[in-house]
Amino acid sequence: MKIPKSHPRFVSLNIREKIVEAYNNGLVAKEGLLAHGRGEVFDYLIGEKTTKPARTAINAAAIALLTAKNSVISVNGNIAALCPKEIIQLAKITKSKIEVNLFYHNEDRKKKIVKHLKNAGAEEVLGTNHRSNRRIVGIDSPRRIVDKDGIFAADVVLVPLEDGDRTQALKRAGKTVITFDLNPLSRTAQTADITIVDNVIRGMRLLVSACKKVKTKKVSFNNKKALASAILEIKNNLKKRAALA
Ligand code: PTJ
Repeated sequence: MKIPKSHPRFVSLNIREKIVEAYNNGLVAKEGLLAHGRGEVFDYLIGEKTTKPARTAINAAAIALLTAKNSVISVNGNIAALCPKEIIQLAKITKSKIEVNLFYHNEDRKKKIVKHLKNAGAEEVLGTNHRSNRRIVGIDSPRRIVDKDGIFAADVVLVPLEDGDRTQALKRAGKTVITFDLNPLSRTAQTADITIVDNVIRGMRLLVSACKKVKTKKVSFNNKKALASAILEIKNNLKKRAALA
């Protein structure tokens, strides 16, 4: 559906259309539509804008990616649908590898995502070469299978819209985990080293520009404090709304 520009919820409805279109094109899992709906709720609660704590986390993430020895951007259906260009720009600036890794395993969808990323300008996309398969211990979902030259060997992994089990397993494997998650209470948000509580639509763009601007190589970032600030933002936003009601 073409959303009229005058609609008060134009931006949000347009993003929804993008996800639906990508579902129709076989990129996004059916469950990805539900995950997006959950994200919409939290985006509404943070005011559909990038908060100050999210900007701090974005800056920390930029430094972690730029100083990594071997960083990887893990791609699932939703992020591929929403941010193909930003994934490629980020990979180029930070010299990160791109690996497709799905929760709802489906070889056909994986191939479509790889093609989609290549059409958007990606040179190499890992995740489809079975001879390179390695297993991350402690995960039962298909996400345990990773590429030996990608996530398996990485020191820093960006895992947008992730599930909690894999975040925990990646941490146990000694990796620095960066995530985007609009829900500051999720297990992923609580377990990652750097959680960016922002919509990937806004946050990925800002992460790319932060990587271009970063001057320092050192960062002092406390994820627990950042999450507490994100939750406070929601509380204050709700208070403001309640005062207007
Ligand atoms: O493509 P696949 O098979 O790998 O599946 C991907 C999904 C996202 C379906 C899968 O990983 C999943 O089920 O994720 P969850 O457990 O529902 O977690 C998704 C998290 O991302 C939730 O906490 C949402 O609030 C959050 N989220 C959803 N949309 C966005 C988001 N965070 C940032 N930006 C969004 N646009």
